[in-house]
Amino acid sequence: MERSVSPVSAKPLLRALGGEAVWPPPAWLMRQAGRYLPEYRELRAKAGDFISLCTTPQLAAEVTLQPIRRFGMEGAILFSDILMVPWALGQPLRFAEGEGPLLEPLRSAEAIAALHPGTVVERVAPILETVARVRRGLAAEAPRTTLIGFAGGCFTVACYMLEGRGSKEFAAARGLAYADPALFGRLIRTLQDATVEYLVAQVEAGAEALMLFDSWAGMLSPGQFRRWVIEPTAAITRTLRRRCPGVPLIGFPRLAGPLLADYAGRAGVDCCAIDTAMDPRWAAQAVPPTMALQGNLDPLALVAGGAALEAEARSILAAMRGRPYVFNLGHGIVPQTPPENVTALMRILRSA
Ligand code: 1CP
Repeated sequence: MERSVSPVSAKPLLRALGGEAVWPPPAWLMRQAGRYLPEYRELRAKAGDFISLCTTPQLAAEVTLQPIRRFGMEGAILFSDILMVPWALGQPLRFAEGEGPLLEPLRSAEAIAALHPGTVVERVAPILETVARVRRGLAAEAPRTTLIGFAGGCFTVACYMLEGRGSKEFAAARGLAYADPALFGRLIRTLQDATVEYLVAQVEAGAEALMLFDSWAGMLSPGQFRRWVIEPTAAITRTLRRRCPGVPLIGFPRLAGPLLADYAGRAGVDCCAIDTAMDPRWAAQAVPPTMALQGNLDPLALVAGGAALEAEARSILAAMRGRPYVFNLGHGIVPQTPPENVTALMRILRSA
């Protein structure tokens, strides 16, 4: 009997996340929509502030599709931000020009208890509408491209909620985790529940794969990493498997180093994203050969372009050949990236 292959299962990114060694590998780039693209800067100027851009479905969908139109990546990541979950929980948020996000930091048990997990899905309605629009846009314009929904990892989001802004140390969060683990745990559990509801809603709206960005995971001691990164991620993946069976999840425990092996074994993700500092050959040994890896080109090699870019990309490809793998950067694209270098990278990948 002839087996029919549905168009969805034929998408290269979904096949790789499902454990197939697809070659040349599917690719997308973290922060692929953004300031390095003139069409983004133009639209961003029209939208006014960043939160308005994230909550205006027509504009956010357009921005999500811009890099796909220009470069044809196999993955399109929803244009939003990990801090939209604290915003949806009722914590005041703004994005100051040139400063990044500013939240009113949580300073007490009362402030943590006053967060509103029950209304998260209601508040993110415009973002869910963006998801639906992008999915329709991809069906019309780029049927081989997979729509990736996302959220921040609980630990990383808690860092911003307690500190109120970006930081090198995130001392408020890491300090509270030691000084009052019960209270820190309540915040993590609130985030866990809100994140599950948010991700399930993204899948219901049309997201085909999900990613959890735990950008600050690498700041933790091994014991704290297990407790505040692996355990909450495992709780989220257990619930997602039940509520969204078959939807693959990419985990990004940035700067995990050798703790990646533990994370791969216990967090329940389908794919581990690796950062620039990780040796891809080590990661390929540390993670089971059936589990997908994603990463990890240095965003600055993409800025440099030319022979340096080609050499870096080829050495990562050599380490990943023969296993399920998704090409990506090791961290977000930077604003000074020449768009033509992204074009050159896509050409290198397609000839891999
Ligand atoms: O003015 C602008 O254009 C704002 C810049 C910007 C953009 C384009 C911010 C502010 N967020 C985003 C979009 C974004 N953020 C996406 C979507 C699109 C894509 O990948 O194409 C995603 C997935 C994120 C995730 C995100 N936001 C992370 C995790 C990944 C990472 O880079 O580590 C983190 C830590 C944030 C917080 C954040 N939002 C924005 C900034 C400048 C920051 C970093 C703040 C800091 O710690 O200093």
